[in-house]
Amino acid sequence: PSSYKVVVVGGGSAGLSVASTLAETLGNKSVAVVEPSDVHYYQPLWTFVGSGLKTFDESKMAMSEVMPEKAQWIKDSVASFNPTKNTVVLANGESISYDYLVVAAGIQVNWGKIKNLPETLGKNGVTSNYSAQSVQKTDEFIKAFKGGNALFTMPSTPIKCAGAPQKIMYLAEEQWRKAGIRDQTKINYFTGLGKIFAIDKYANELLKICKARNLSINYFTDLAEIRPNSKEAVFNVLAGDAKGSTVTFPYDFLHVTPPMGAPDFIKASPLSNADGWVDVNMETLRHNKFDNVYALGDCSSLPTSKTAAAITAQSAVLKNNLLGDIFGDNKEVAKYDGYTSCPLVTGSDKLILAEFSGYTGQPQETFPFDQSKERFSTYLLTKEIIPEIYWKAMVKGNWDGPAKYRKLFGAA
Ligand code: FAD
Ligand code: UQ1
Repeated sequence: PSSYKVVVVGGGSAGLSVASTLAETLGNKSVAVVEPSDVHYYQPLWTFVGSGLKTFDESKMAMSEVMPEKAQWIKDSVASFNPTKNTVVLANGESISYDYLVVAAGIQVNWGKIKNLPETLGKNGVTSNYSAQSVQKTDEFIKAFKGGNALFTMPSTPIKCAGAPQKIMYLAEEQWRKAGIRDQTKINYFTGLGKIFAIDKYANELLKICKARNLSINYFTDLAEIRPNSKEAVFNVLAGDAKGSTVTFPYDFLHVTPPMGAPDFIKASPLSNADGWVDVNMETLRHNKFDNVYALGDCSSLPTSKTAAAITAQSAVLKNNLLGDIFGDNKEVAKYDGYTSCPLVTGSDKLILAEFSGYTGQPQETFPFDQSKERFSTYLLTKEIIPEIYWKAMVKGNWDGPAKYRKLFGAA
């Protein structure tokens, strides 16, 4: 059986940002990346792709091009973990052993949990930015829309990028306004949660925007079923007097954010906590039971909101602590503070740049101005500069996030 110093599970945003540095530091073929996909996606661009502001091609790269040169790419998926034996088993049945394991397999999108979603997605006005297969349909359906009922949904489960379900609503509303069909259009946002955004500083501004732009918000309503023949969406009511009942809404356009959760193969493994996530210490990113195992990104138990931006800070902490283990050089233990960010695009020239700690609930803004106000500068940063940083630095292991700029600018 093959054996590696470090095995990294997943070649997404988290896996590559860690594997690149480790492969560079530990040398040729010491690090293996297990990743089944031929393509690596920069998913944050999908909000822009779904509204026609970027092309789909700009969001993708051949996996062979982003895979670190000195890492061994194992093109298969992990089927199960044996952390007591320091091995993982691949889908093809082969076992691989490691000294250290990094789990970065992302979140699982549970399309099948919405009745009729798998078969209706991409057809007759039903779409989602959460899949490479349907994100371009969002742009197509927004542009083909002739007025009527437009619905945007957000589930009650944890998801990646909690702002994305509403960003696409703002971008669609702007297009319909410019097309002159806004007064024939009713826009409804349905969220399974009781707030539009977790952090009040940003939620308050978003609520003002929804009010000014006549976007109706429905709380504690969780999409359960799509009826394609009658073009209706059925929601479970999760709270209030009508709790336990359902409400049905007609749609002409429906953007779905499906429920998500821990990947099944992690849930079924000894690595998971009660909710199925890889059970790691929230500061050190080390596994709570198996000392030679780490995790980061969307599949981890880290109690902050799941974004690529959060991974910039997590990967720096993880690499510091794992390399400290390997070289035993008493390097100071690094601690993750819960940093995350959500660039809330509110139009084709403006954005609210939420940056905060999911651990304290306090804003952690980079720039010396109030980032809760819509701005063109942060829009340009997100649309043009951060993607460059991603491809040129983050996937190569050279971007630790904006923390040092925050200190430089002297912001809180
Ligand atoms: P991923 O990048 O999803 O990578 C997981 C990898 O693991 C994949 O390559 C997959 O093939 C692989 N894998 C899965 N199962 C296995 C297995 N069994 N064995 C081996 N490999 C496996 N974040 C932001 O910071 N800002 C944004 O503006 C933003 N907007 C977003 C908008 C949308 C529409 C979406 C969908 C996401 C957005 N995100 C945003 C979130 C961001 O894309 C994710 O948080 C980030 O990609 C998570 O990285 P990850 O490595 O944990 O998971
Ligand atoms: C970021 O570093 C990052 O990763 C490359 C993102 O992912 C898409 C982000 O969305 C954001 C906001 C950041 C933070 C970077 C700056 C300069 C504020």
